[in-house]
Amino acid sequence: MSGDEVIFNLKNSHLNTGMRGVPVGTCRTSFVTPTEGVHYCGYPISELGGMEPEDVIYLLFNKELPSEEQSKVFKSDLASRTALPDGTRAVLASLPKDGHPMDWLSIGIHTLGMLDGKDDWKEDSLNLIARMPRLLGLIFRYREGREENIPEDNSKLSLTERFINTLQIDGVDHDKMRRVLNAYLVLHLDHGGGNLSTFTGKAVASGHASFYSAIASAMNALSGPLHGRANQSCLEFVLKVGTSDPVEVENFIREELAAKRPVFGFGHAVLRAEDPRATYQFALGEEICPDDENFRIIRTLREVAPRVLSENEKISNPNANVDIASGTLLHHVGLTDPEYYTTFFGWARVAGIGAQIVDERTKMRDGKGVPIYRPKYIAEAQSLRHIE
Ligand code: CMX
Repeated sequence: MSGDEVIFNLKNSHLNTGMRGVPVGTCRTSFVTPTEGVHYCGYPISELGGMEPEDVIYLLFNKELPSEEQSKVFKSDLASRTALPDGTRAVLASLPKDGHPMDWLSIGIHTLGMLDGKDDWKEDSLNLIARMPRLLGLIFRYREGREENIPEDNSKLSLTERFINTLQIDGVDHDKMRRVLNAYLVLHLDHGGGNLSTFTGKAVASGHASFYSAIASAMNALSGPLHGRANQSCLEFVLKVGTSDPVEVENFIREELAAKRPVFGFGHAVLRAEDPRATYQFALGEEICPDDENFRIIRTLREVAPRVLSENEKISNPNANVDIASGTLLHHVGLTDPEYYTTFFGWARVAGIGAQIVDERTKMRDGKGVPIYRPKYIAEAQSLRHIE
């Protein structure tokens, strides 16, 4: 390395960190604090967990919770937007069945944009929110080869009921499934502005790509194992633990740590207490599935893991995060294939990222919108090599 290169590296050693902690914009929908976790428009998530997703989506778009009347009007507005454009199913029928569900979701969203984009940020965002349950239900069915006899969509149902109606799994408790999905959606709607998928969606929208292109890009960002796919990994981890005996669980955790593998469902980049989204889901689990074997395992993990992880001073937060319980609850209500779990995360984030895109494109800078994203990269010696 030349002397110039050494100086260059020293001067810029704070770069190439994934923009960690660099302020780049403002967010009108949500923020995260170390003790209370995510807040939507000022409300801590612990106060919103039991609400209907439609009302919390209204909050993200309008910055206030709806009155009873406003809630009714918003739900009937969504109901008027539910019809998927003709041609959607033909595209789904052509996709490879072994493709990852997140790739299906991204293509599905692009398809809706190509077939019925309105070139209007707000209209497109509300249309997509209204169409997500049917799209996602169809993705499950087409991917699983269950393309025949799909029940008609029923716009009178709630968002989660429309998904359940399309999915049509027999032998499961639909009311429990609705409760778990409602909680899942509300808890995962939004998480500040700088997480990878939200940032990606807003960056793509800043070049005035369509709303659908921006959201499909956000879904691609979410699909990575370091981002949205953690909830899939977390259930896989719980299944691997395989016992709820505290001594065996402790031994298992110690073995994972010794092998330098993460203890999934614990730790957080910002939170320094148990994530209230985990607390909420534990309470829901105690109500609907206290004897489920996987729930017993995560209950023991919650008791044992923070103590063991605390022994390592480097770990800033040994407590449970949002992913500890979501997979277990989804599994309990009949959604047993963890490969699909990130699509539920994506479903929720369509609304949260959508609200942030609408803000950035139509409210920021007195309605002019945030300019096209263009952070600065510093040229390294290699890129200057042929310049005299
Ligand atoms: N298991 C094992 N090691 C852990 C750990 C855990 N649960 N939590 C933190 N650590 C380690 C980190 O890997 C890091 O090690 P290095 O210094 O060797 O790189 C060290 O402890 C310090 O980490 P930190 O500052 O406490 O946390 P980070 O911001 O670096 O990482 C997170 C946060 C979530 C990636 C990490 O806690 C982790 O890997 N958890 C397990 C995976 C998981 O549950 N992911 C879902 C996250 C859900 C969410 O973000 O909401």
